[in-house]
Amino acid sequence: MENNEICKLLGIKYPVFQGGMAWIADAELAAAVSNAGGLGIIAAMNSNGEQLREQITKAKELTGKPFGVNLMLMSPFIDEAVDVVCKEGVKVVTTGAGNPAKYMEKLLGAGVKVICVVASVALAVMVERMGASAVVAEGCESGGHVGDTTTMALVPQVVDAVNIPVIAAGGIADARGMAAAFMLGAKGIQMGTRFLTAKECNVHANYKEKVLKAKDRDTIVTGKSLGHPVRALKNRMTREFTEKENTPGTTPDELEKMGAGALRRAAIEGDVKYGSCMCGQIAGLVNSEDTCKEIVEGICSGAYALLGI
Ligand code: TUI
Repeated sequence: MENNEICKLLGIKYPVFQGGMAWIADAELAAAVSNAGGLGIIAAMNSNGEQLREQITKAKELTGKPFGVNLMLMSPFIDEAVDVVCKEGVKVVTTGAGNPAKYMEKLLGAGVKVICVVASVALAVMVERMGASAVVAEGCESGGHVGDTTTMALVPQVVDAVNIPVIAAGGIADARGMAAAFMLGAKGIQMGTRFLTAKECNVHANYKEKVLKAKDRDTIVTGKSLGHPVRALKNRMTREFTEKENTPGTTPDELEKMGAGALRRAAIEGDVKYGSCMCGQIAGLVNSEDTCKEIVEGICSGAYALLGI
């Protein structure tokens, strides 16, 4: 893997990214993944500028290896977050849930490598033109904010459309998934759900337990009518939300109110009945709590054996 484009681009040992999960991907999780040889990524979504700076400082203390920050473009703190990553000398950011055009010049000017999470070929082509170093092609098997094309269909189409390396995400949690992604032309993978149950992941124990118990059909996408569909584990919240969403006359405002703060309720407070447990469809394969080192090394060694590299 010394010749892997993503490893060379970022100075990492294994081409494995940990998804920048809002309210979950903190400095401790990111540093553990980076120390394991992958790319740990801090979520900026839930932090104002000062809180993000603290997380970046903590990650620098916990690892000497490269780590990244995920800029969730719908975040109310997005402008502050861009300023902080530029000032703190963060080497790489991923962007998601929107078009990063407005921020590209500033990030690139500060020497930050920008890797955009895309759910379509059109956005992949656009961000390549804007100077992105790579793209993460994320299929709708993923947890959280999703597009509508599957990983199997999206990855090869993005690979054929751009000249920058492609990292596959969505529905990948083991060596078979990584090997399959490479067969589709990806040069790396990003996983969220698999890292949710990592020993170093600080998500609430109730959330972890729900992911560990989940089976193949236990997630659902809600919020399509609002224009930001979200995949999460089925619970009372998703049931009531779906009922409301399907009731004629429900206003977007009512739905937004129901969704507000739901991820925090689940991830921090442990309310897995009335919070949003964002999670990917691959949860049924995630049955054990492992260290980030076990996850990254186990998946890579298995995938390389399958691929004969
Ligand atoms: O961003 C994600 N996943 C996320 S963000 C998130 S935080 C959240 N909290 C509460 C409610 C909703 C979200 C949880 N999960 N993944 C990256 C991703 N980006 N997936 C899909 C997209 C995407 C979709 C449409 C990117 C761009 C896009 O349109 C761009 C355009 O052209 O406007």
